[in-house]
Amino acid sequence: MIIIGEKINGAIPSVAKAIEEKNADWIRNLARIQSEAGADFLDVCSAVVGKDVETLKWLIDLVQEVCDTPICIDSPNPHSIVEAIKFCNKPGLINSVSLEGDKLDTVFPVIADTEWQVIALLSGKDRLSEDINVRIDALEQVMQKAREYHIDESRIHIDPLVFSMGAIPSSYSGYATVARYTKEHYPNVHITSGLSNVSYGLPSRKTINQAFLILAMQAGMDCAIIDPTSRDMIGSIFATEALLEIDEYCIGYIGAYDEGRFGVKKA
Ligand code: THG
Repeated sequence: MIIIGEKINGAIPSVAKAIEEKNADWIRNLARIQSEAGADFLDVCSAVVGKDVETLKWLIDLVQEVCDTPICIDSPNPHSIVEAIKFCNKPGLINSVSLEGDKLDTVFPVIADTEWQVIALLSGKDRLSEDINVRIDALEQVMQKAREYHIDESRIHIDPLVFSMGAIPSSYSGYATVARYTKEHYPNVHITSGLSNVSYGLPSRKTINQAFLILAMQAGMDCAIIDPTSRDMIGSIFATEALLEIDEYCIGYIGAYDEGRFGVKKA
């Protein structure tokens, strides 16, 4: 499983406060704890309208002061993303593109001849739709564009979209159908999701997010935007990989346990 650390996100109130107060130590600490927890990428989202690029630069510089973990640039603005690529010491991941506006044609040419990877959300041209056919149609259009720009399947992450199950009872089954279709037709594409939308408006959200994570892994999710310092979540990931025979003979599970990444904390 590829793990994207979610904690440096200006949509989280404590992070918004740190950005506002220019609390560099707060941000550096979030980078350090997530990188030490084994994150493969660190999501960096400013959520500051108007000062997106400037804030992304400040955040990315701080992350790169304390760790080598590649950056996942998270912005709804494709022009901010293209600017922020220049601040990164090494290729990372872009979060995200979609059929909306000029996102694909802004970002794909810039990353075409690089090692950058990219997450594509399966939204329609002007809105999110839970309709499976709309999502599969979006997938085909994204993959067509990827071929045009010679971006290899293995650099593409597909986010099948996770809807609140309080509002949309078929949230998981729709997700699973789209994820399975994607893996069947494009086996080298990654399936990448945030989990938290599924539990929106419901109590004990972590309980639902963890159940979703396990089911989504069976449907093909191989990359998750999570809190990597959550030991329960990490334990679920390694246990599920062993059960699904992604981790045969539990080599990864035992190794991660021995490293102290989950289970009872050793004294
Ligand atoms: N898909 C893609 N990108 C995404 C999302 C997605 N980016 C944003 C979001 N969804 C994923 N990121 C977060 C970041 C923080 C939280 C949830 C999703 C969050 N954090 C709490 C906190 O830090 O206070 C609680 C963390 C916890 O205890 O688990 O809620 O879907 N492509």
